[in-house]
Amino acid sequence: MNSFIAKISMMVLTIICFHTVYAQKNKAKPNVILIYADDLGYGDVSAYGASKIQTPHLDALAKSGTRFTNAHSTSATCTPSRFALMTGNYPWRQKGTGVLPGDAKLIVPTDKASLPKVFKQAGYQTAVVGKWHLGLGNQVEKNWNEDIKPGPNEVGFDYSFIFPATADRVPTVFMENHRVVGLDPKDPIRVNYQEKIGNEPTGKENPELLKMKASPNHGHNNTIVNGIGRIGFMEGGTKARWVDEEVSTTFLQVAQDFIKKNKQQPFFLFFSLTEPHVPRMPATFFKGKSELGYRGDAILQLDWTVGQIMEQLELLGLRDNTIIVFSSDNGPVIDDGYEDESVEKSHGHEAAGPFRGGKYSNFEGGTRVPFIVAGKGIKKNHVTDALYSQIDLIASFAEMLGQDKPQDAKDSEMLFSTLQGKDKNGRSIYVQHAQSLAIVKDNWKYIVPNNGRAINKQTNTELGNSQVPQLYNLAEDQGERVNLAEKYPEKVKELQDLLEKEKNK
Ligand code: NG6
Ligand code: CA
Repeated sequence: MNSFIAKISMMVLTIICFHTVYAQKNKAKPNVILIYADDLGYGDVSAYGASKIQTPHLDALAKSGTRFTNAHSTSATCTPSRFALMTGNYPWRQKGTGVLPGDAKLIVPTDKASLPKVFKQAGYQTAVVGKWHLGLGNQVEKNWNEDIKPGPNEVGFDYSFIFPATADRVPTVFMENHRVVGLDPKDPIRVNYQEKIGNEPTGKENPELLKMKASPNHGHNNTIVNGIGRIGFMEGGTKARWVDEEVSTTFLQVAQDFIKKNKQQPFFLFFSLTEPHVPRMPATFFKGKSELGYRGDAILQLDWTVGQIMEQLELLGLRDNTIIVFSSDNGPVIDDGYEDESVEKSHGHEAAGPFRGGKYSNFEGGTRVPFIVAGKGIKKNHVTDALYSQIDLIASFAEMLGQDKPQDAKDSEMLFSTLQGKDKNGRSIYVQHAQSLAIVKDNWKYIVPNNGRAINKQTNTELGNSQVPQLYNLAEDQGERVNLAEKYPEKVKELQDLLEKEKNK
């Protein structure tokens, strides 16, 4: 009898011990969810001062954590920013990292460090859900009806559910791991970015079939899918094609499934939203909900999505053991190629907040984006002016996990305490990338001269190009209005030299 009791006690003890060790192990490894918006501007969030639109869920997130006022994507467009986020390398060091077509090959190396690999190495389950835009496969010519490799699963994601490029580029399909979702072998997909293939209507030839017109002179007039002209031509895959109104909720559902499935173990989720990138075609429920046209409606949908994730974490009891990072891949643009009334209905909304320019621009509007961190170990109800770049996430999380800095992540800095809102300083210098390179140190910003046009008339963006050197004092002039280059030539020289040093690193 005694030995029976002893045995039972031992078993109970073992179970308790196992649970404690297990819990402790997981305690040191908070889940991480990186929610990454597409083209959301600094001024698009009410926590960042937007008054024409309210984003209650993002505001609540900011309140529960740390809101950064000086955090950046590396670049003013999507692919390069995402390349940096994944690899910890400045995209301008490498050719072929500009905005990619939908049939591009994978540009993230499979044999080097990556953000998801940092987590994988620590025993996390990793997933990407949403927009990818970093290419797929080894070459442009590929068979979309077979497994396509390498892709997200080969650069460190255990699970992927993505669309290949942008919402305005073909193929307009989801891919789960290596395969197009919902593919019918009798209706194979073909994709071409050089010339029209198949007999399907295009925006150019059949504008009467469009439910949303392309803006004049922008493109977006190739194959029509769901009443919207796209960039690039596709045929087939009729049943696999997404319906734009369902894209966001599809991604949300998949993200929530992943979270639920992994609630007992550490996970890293890269939740890559498509809002408010064009074509803005939010779920019908959100249409007309903002006063700013579909762009505003898409932002409300994005905000709601963040709220859904937070609610789920709460319900699963994961809120306290999860770090949530929210940001955007580049600054905002109002007219990016479709007549969606975002210009007419902008009502003075300043999507880039107090900053000049926006998506595509050398000015701050190009890369200074909303950046909110909350959850486990993050300072609450806090605002920080520390300089932080998304390129630092890979080294910062390696630091959190007790790893060395990934050697390949050359430009990434271990700044976990900055990420937590604890260290006030962050980076000391930062290279910005759009039309030109720019470098920032101690709030002085130097933009390399170039011959590009000053304004992109189509998108109505001040690109920040100039044939003369530009120097701004961001501490006094965050709107980059007064060029001080002639007044402070020694400052220009200092920053030029620093930039050269960075380039040759
Ligand atoms: C541009 C598209 C724009 C958008 C952008 C990429 C035209 C005229 N414009 O070429 O609509 O798709 O590429 O955006 O085609 S990003 O956020 O993915 O970088
Ligand atoms: Ca983008």
